[in-house]
Amino acid sequence: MVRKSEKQLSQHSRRMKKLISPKQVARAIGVSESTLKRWCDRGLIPMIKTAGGHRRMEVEAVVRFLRDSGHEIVEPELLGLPAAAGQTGWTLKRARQMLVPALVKGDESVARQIVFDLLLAGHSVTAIFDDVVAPAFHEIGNQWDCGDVAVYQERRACEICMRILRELRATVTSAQPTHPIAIGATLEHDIYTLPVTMAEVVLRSVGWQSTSLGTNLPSETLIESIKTARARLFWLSVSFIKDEPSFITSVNSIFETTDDVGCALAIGGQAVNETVRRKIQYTTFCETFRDLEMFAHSLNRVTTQPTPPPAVDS
Ligand code: B12
Repeated sequence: MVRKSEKQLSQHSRRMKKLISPKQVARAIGVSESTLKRWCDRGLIPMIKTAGGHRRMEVEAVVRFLRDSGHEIVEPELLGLPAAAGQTGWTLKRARQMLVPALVKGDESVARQIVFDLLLAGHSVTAIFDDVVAPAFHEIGNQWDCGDVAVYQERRACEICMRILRELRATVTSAQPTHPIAIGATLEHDIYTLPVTMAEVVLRSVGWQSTSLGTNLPSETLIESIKTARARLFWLSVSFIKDEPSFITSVNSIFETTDDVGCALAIGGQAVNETVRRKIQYTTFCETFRDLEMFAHSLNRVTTQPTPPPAVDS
């Protein structure tokens, strides 16, 4: 069993992690409390003790356990998950096909269920975003372009998705205070909230302390944030470019700052075409969130590798 100290515990409550009792967890996954206790003793699900001496578990740790073990979930509501979560074996393709009508019709509970089922079935948030949610929004964009989807339906779909992203953010976070920091944003005139938030969730899921600063931010304030955040990675999400020359100037001044402070600049987004790419400086360009995840891993590997011993003169 992993017990946490008082200090760690207060750090936890500060981060407002959702804690539940072993009894609730046992009911949610349909096992006896003694079975659950055995799993905890074997370290399969970490347990913590509150200041008052009560045993509690983090919802995200339970979800991780369910994902890794493939264990069934009987009463998902007890973990704060959608009512039917974990009970449908979606494939990524079928999920994508079902997500589009759910989002267009504003059927939030179905949309949530699809996403959380995929997560519980062991798909990473990165795969869910790249292979299901982003293509679903591309389809919604095409339908909007053809006049088949009204503007209000598209906006509502974004709102639903943002609420799901916030839930995922709380569920998948595996970062600790010692883990590397990443910050990200979109530049002025770019008001696309989904991709910038997805990048934040992806990085959190692989152990980064990532924070999205939001959308529509002038480069000067982003530069200020990079100078103070001590971040190892800055991600710039680019879905809309209003004025190309000023966009290029902004990105290049951001790169100068990241380069100065030893922070990597990762750029991604559908508005960055080949011509723009040739005119801007960055550390890496990501076509997908998988690219971002891989880049984040490579950064971590570089900095956690032991320093090689000094060369010995022969
Ligand atoms: C939702 C939406 C909006 C919403 C956004 C609301 C919000 N809260 O975010 C609003 C209403 C604001 C909007 C406005 C407009 N939109 Co719009 N919009 C969309 C839509 C349907 C979805 C965008 C989205 O979030 N997709 C989901 C993301 C995750 O997908 P993605 O960007 O492709 O991301 C993938 C990769 O690019 C990469 N990636 C993306 N970002 C990042 C970031 C990082 C760091 C990394 C690593 C990777 C990465 O990974 C992702 C997954 O593989 C798209 C359709 C589409 N094709 O996407 C149209 C679309 C982008 N919009 C379009 C248009 C025309 C507009 C407007 C100009 C309409 C108008 N006349 O006002 C305005 C521009 C507003 C502005 N100033 O920015 C067109 C753009 C056409 C073009 N190429 O020029 C599209 C393609 C629709 C269409 N089919 O015509 N839009």
